[in-house]
Amino acid sequence: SAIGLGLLTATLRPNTCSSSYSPGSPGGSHFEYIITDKKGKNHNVGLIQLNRPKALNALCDGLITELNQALEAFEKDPAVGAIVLTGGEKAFAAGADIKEMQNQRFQDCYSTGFLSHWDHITRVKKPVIAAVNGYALGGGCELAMMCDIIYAGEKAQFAQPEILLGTIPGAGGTQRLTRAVGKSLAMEMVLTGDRISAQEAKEAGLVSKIFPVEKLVDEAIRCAEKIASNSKIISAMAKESVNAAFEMTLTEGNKLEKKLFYSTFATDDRKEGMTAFVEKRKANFKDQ
Ligand code: CO8
Repeated sequence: SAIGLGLLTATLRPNTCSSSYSPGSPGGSHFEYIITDKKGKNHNVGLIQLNRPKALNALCDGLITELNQALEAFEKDPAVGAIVLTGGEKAFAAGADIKEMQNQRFQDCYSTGFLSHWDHITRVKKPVIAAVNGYALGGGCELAMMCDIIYAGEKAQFAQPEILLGTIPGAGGTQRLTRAVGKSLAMEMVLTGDRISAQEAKEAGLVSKIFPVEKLVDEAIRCAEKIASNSKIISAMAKESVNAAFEMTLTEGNKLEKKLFYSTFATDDRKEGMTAFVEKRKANFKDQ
């Protein structure tokens, strides 16, 4: 498979990361730090595997740049209705690349907007499922939290260990984590750097389901296939509306939800969905 081949070539590569890479396209494996594929019955699921195993998928500049390119390509691909983002069995991602950050100065960070391309994934309209096996640390945990759904393998571990490096989370770790698990656990994780297990993450509401390690990606693809079988335009509206819950007051959020709900009535897919129910048949959505 493309994934197997990619892992093989990755093990032959030195553990370095620079922004010079050869970009590829989803479906092929021409990327240097990720592998992309299309899965599902109608190839309606875009799969992105972070593939820098020697550095435990540390999120260097080149990797994030490739990730963003792959996301954009899947976003534009009319066959794809949902995206799965995963890593390896040992690590989803062990954080930002510490070696890349080591000698950065404030002036460099501030004037270049260091790592500002990280949040591209939050602007993708198609639903993104993070399938987390192994370490999701620092930026790795933050990247997972930027996705719409997190599924975890039984041995997954989540942490915000930046405090141990003399810094703090910079890609939503103090914000999204707090909204997901509440203040006490978020504070504990951010102030101690301690890791939580998949089970603890599930109890706290950070992940929605846990699976055996080897089944995780298939289960995430199954969920993505289910999502992809619905109308893409309506899914995008549903995603926008849920995400508004993190940004707005309840009154404003409900207003936006109502507007988006009304907007679904401007689509052919809303008509088709309700007509199919009444006619006791499966809906045939056209993404219109
Ligand atoms: N950056 C760079 N290299 C890494 C990283 C990393 N985050 N994590 C692991 N590696 C490398 C190691 O240096 C090592 O490379 P080498 O073989 O060349 O020495 C290789 O990966 C394997 O790692 P280990 O030998 O350490 O493997 P172990 O199994 O002994 O340990 C751990 C695994 C526990 C995961 C350990 O590697 C570790 O603690 N890693 C660092 C985790 C961490 O602190 N992450 C947070 C980073 S800071 C961050 O993410 C801030 C995000 C801010 C984003 C802001 C956006 C705007």
